[in-house]
Amino acid sequence: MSTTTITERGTGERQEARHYLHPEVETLPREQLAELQLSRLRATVKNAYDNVPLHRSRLDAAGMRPEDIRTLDDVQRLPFTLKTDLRDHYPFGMFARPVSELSRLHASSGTTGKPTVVGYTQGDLDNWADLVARSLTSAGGRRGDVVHNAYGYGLFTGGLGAHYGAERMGGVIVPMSGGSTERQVALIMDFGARILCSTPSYALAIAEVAEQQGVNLAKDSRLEIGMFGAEPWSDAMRVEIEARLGLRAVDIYGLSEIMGPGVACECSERNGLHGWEDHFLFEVIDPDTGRQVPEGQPGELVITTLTKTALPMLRYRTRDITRVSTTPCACGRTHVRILRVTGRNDDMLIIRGVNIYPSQVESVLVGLPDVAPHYQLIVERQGRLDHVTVEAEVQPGVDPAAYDGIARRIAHQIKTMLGISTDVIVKRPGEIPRSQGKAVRVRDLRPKSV
Ligand code: DLL
Repeated sequence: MSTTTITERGTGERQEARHYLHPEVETLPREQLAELQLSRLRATVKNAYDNVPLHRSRLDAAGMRPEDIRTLDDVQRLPFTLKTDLRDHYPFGMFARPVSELSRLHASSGTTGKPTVVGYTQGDLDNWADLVARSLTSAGGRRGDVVHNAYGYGLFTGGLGAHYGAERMGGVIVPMSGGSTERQVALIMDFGARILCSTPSYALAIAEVAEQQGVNLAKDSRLEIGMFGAEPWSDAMRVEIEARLGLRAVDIYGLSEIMGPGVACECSERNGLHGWEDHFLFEVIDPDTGRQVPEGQPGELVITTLTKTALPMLRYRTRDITRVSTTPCACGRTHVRILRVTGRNDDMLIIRGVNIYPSQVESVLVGLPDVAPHYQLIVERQGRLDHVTVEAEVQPGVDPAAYDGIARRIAHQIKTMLGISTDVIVKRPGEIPRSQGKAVRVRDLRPKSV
């Protein structure tokens, strides 16, 4: 397939070309990738300017017209888009096409106020399925694989996103959704799933229920690959999940505002998630100044869509903290590597001046003897300072007389590794709530600022 064919894919209307399995686009030399990005960026800005009043007024205020995009660096002249923009223009105010021309809507659960709604044309859905198929393939998936999909179906993008991607790959999809964990275990065994798609926390819940039922998934199932994402998870958690499920755990990243799962995914090398640059333009910025940081430095991931028709996004501030690298990957793919997302800006806790993410506490807890990989952090205000209590759980069979000693050991380890003092409460097996989707890691009891 030639580069010309790739360029002609334009801004995402129904495409005949299927190149998720074509190495050309994934291994395109970076200069050619940049050319492709530039032509698509121009088309995206034009789509946004012509069809979305908010983008038009912001670009006008910045004195910018779509034709002012001459190089990829010009993206930095575009205004940012925030999650609140979607809320403020609820439900369809940011769409670049009338609802009657769309094929699907998804929405966030909207724990505070209005949910955010996202829309897709048939062409957008086709691109999405291609990218999830590409992600699965790069992680080792292949035609004929039984794909057990335990991401939640419904308004959440995880279930349907993985579903159509697995079908596009030529996989045999088992559309389980979350919940009925005993049944999940039975069907993973009976249908011979090779790939498990779920959040990492739910994968662990599945492993736990299997163990309680006396089923050894690591030894007796045909699972080989786990496609885990939708929430931050540590390398320690990866080791734990791999041991208990007997598979290779791969990190997949995405967000509804940009598409859903499949924006980026680890290949079998697992040294960063390839961000699919033929469809997205990635930047990392300093969240305080809004300026790009040098490659390799941590900062907030900002994404501009390059092929979305219904909901073009200009410089969307994800709040996710990460680093990127464009050095070549051993797999031969040229697309940027996004290092694992350690947490969201919003989830960062500042404990007596020390910044920490829940996933850092997770790395300390998981793997400690007698400690189970289930935890919650309770954040309270004590005087003018924030205080964290770690609720951790013991492994089954641990003598309650040992709980105090375990709590002291955890507190000491957190102090040594992360430099913060915490209270630790040790709970009995099963006392920390299990998730079926995204785990709740933080219970924030601080008074809400007005
Ligand atoms: O979680 C989409 C998804 C589904 C991704 C299934 C992967 C697998 P949202 O519900 O909009 O979409 O949540 C997006 O979840 O901004 C991150 O904060 C977090 N997130 C997603 N994937 C990862 C990951 C889906 N692999 C938000 N590592 C994002 C860390 C992740 N955080």
